[in-house]
Amino acid sequence: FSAIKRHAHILGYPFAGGQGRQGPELSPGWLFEQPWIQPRDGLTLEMIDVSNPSSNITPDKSIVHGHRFGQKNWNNVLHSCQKLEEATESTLLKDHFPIVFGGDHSQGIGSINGLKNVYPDARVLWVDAHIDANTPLSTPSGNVHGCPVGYLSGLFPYVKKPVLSLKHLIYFGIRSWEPEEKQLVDDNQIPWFRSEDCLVERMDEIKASVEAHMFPDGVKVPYWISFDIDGVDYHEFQSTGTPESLGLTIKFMLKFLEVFLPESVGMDFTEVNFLMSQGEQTEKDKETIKFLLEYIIDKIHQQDFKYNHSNYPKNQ
Ligand code: HAR
Ligand code: MN
Ligand code: MN
Ligand code: MN
Repeated sequence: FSAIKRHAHILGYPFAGGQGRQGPELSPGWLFEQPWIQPRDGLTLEMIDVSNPSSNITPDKSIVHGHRFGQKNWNNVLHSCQKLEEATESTLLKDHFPIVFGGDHSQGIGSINGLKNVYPDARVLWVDAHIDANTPLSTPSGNVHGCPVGYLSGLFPYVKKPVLSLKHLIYFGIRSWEPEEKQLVDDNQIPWFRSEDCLVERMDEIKASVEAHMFPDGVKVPYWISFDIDGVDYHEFQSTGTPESLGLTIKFMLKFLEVFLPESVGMDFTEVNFLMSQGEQTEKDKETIKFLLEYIIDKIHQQDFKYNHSNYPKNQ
C-alpha cells in the first residue's frame, strides 16, 4: 500500500483531578498559546472539554463502596476520560497520531480505552517513575493517577472491561511503588528497565528484548507510549507533582522516542506541572517541553505510517 506521511494531532487534556495538586490542568492551555505549536501542515490542536478541570479544588473524595481507601474524584475522572476516549478514537480513525498532552496520568484510562477501540492488541510502553497499577485496595493516596494500569488491566473489582493485558505492557524508569504493585509486576513477569540500564548505547539491546517479549510469534503490532514526565530524573526536569531522582535522562528519552515512535500510533505526555518549580528552573523546564514536543512532532511528520487503521488486519 502507498505510504502516507503522518499527521500529529495534539489533544490537550486539562485535568488535575487524578491527584491532589493544582497545576497539571494548566499545562495544555500554556502549550496551546506557544507560537511554536501553532497549527500547520501536519499538526492540529484540540482541547478536550473536561467538565471539572481542577477537581482538586472542589474534591468529592468519593469512596468507592466496600474498599478501604476508595478513589478521589472518581466520577470526574471517568466522565472526563470518556470524552478523551472518544477524541482519541476519532483521531486514530483519521490515521492521525494523537499526542494526549495532560493533565495528570489518570488520562491513561481514557486515551488507552480509545486506543484499544481501534487497535485492540496494541502494546503499551509505560515510561514513569511509578508503576501506576494501584487499585481501590492498594492506593495509599486515593489519587487515580496512581491507578490507570490497575483499571485498564481489570484489577478493579467493578471495571467494565479490562482492555490491557499485562502481557502487553513494559515499564521504563520505574523506581517508586507500593508493595502490591511490585508484587503484580513480579507475579506477571512484566519486564521493566531500570534507569541505570536505560543507556543510549544499549538501545539496540533494549529494542530487541522489548520485541522478543511483545511479539513472541514475530508478528508486529503497534505500540502506544504512555510518557509520564516524572520518569525523567528530577535533576533534569522538576516541574512535576511527584518528582523522583535516579530517573531517565533526556538524552535517553530522545533515543527512546527515535526508536519507538515509528512503531507507535499515539502517545500520552503527562504530569507536567509548572507550579512545582520556580524562576529559572521553570523557564528551563518549559524549554525542555518545547524541545521534546518539537522533536516528537518532527519525527512523526518524517515517518511513513505503517499502521494505517484501515489496512490493519484486525479491522478488515
Ligand atoms: N504510588 C503512589 C499512589 O498511588 C504515587 C503515584 C504517583 N504519581 C504519579 N503517577 N505521578 O505516575 O498514590
Ligand atoms: Mn504516571
Ligand atoms: Mn469504549
Ligand atoms: Mn509518575
